[in-house]
Amino acid sequence: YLLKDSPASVSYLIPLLQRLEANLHHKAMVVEDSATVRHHLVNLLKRQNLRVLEACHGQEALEQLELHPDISLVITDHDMPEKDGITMVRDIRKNYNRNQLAILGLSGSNDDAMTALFLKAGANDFLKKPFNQEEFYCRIHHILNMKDTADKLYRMANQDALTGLWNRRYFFDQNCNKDRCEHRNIAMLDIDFFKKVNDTYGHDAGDEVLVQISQQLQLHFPDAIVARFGGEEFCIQSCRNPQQFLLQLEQLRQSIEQLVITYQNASIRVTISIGTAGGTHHQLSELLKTADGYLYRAKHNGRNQIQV
Ligand code: GH3
Ligand code: MG
Ligand code: MG
Ligand code: MG
Ligand code: MG
Repeated sequence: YLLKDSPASVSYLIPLLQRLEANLHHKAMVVEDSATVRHHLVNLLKRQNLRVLEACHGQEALEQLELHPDISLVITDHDMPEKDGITMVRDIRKNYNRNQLAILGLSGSNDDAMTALFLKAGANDFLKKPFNQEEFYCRIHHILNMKDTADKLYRMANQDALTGLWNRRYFFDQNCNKDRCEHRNIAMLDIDFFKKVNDTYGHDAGDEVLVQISQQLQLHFPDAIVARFGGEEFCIQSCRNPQQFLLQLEQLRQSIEQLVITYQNASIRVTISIGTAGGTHHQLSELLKTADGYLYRAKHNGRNQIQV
């Protein structure tokens, strides 16, 4: 595929090779009721370095997706028992955005509305069966490139570049999902005397402290939204019950107190101050304000502590 029809120029091959390399990290799923066609599609995709799962109809595909939420490409037929392709695409798009998953619709139907129906349901592209193999590969490459670009943009917009934590924008966006949890806990955290770390060991050492503190946050709160709000200030949003949440925070505080961060020849130790708030029907801004008040109190009460 790479060499056939390609101009002699090597630069033409580079994006194709990059695509094949990137495909190693992608998992695809073929949804097709005809076993013959399904096996053919699976073989085509495997030749593109993709790992491939299979489903015989839309319902089975949705179940596979629950088990493998990291599937990033779905190739689907339309006419299938249990659930047709277009309905399935609509269902998939309720939970998976275009930065997470790309979809190619396929159909042998003579209905000329098929393309538009697939695209409106949320497919990235459509191809009529029987298809030309080169065209199939071109379309797969194209929609995967688009998916990867969308994913990169999403991360750039929502993640903190230094620590990899979520940023403030993401933190507030998640608040739109108000029904995500009954009782919401908020914690505001701030590193104590962080300016002194920079002044003593340099800015790069300070950055390393931020990275390692962030790792501790992710380790202790795997099911919460952990964000870097500003310089050395972090915020956690959790749906755990308040007692569990407090216990997690206390364990975090102790881990950080005991953590020795080595940077070049320096051994650096820091502590954090924490303020919390929680409630059932409270606005996020209200909770943040309360938590911030308690953080202020923790600072003034001697730092390295949680105020509730
Ligand atoms: P307190 O215990 O009252 O919080 O004191 P503090 O020194 O931690 O607080 P202050 O707000 O005075 O200082 C925060 C410092 O964080 C100042 C700023 O230079 C530093 N900072 C902010 N962002 C970064 C960053 O990305 N990297 C590094 N290395 N330092 C940062
Ligand atoms: Mg079919
Ligand atoms: Mg966002
Ligand atoms: Mg500070
Ligand atoms: Mg601060």
